[in-house]
Amino acid sequence: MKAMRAIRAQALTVMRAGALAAAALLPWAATPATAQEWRGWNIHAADYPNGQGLDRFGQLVMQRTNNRIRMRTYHSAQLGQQDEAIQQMRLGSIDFGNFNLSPFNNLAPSTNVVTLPFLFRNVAHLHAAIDGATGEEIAKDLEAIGIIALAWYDGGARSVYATRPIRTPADMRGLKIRVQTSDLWIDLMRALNANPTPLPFGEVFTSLQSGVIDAAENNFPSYESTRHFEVARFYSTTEHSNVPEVLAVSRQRWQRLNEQERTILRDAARESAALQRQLWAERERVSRQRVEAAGVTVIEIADRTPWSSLMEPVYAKYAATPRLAGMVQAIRALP
Ligand code: GTR
Repeated sequence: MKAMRAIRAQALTVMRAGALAAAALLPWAATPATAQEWRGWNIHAADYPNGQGLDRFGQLVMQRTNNRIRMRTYHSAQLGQQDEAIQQMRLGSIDFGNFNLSPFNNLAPSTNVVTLPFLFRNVAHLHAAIDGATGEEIAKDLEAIGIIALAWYDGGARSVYATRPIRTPADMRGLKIRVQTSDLWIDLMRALNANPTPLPFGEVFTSLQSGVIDAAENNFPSYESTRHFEVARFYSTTEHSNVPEVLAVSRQRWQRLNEQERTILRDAARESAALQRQLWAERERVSRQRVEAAGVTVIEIADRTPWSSLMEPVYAKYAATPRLAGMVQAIRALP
């Protein structure tokens, strides 16, 4: 009898060990009954630094919650364009995602500050601001509209690209240029006497091709990955904005998490941002190489003073309140 029990116990142990091993190999095999399914939004392809960052975030959360929270990122704007995705995050029908901060400009005032032209001296300066007090202010404004900011991704330096060479601000006159949905962006382009048109990211290629627009502006990785470089052959390194991006969760979901889960998500988000930033720096270099190899003319803007000196009205309008003006001042004062 005793021997039988011992054999049965042994068999159970072996079976349990087998099940555990299988669970380690197949995370879904260990899905607890109360598992939550989270849907994530990404505008870019899965292999883009942001896509890889989001996937890392999802994997870490799944592992550390023992599959209680299962995350799946829908890449390449499968869940819609950015403005719609933001609305869905607010309503809770998308659970997490990575967003540029400019599409929040009309909704969350402090996001305007980090969109402002020629504000950051370099990437280290941007990180000092966004990982510190500036990021905290922005997180407050985002929370008020239903978005919980967990970490900040790099968005790179945005520059103008066009179907004709742009060398000076005078070349911008009358240029039909695509901008993100943001009043700041419209005024920024108007300050350069250009003709801004807000359009979703996904419509830029065909709009350039058909002549609806002559130009757009973005970092090298976006210019390259979307193949906009095939239809707008001149990239001018104006580097007029370094607006960063957020890795965020819908407040609807966040409110239902306990403290331990929140810590897991925050840590995973920070780790995913570290990965994205590392991949980003490399991708900026590679994307530039790729477009140059494809015959794009990169026009180096050596002196940006003629550009930045026209930006006074944008600062006057979008850093007008004491709070926002104070944020600009604090950023400028950072070492
Ligand atoms: C990219 C950014 C996207 C989107 C896009 C755009 O650099 O990563 O989230 O904002 O620019 O211009 O619409």
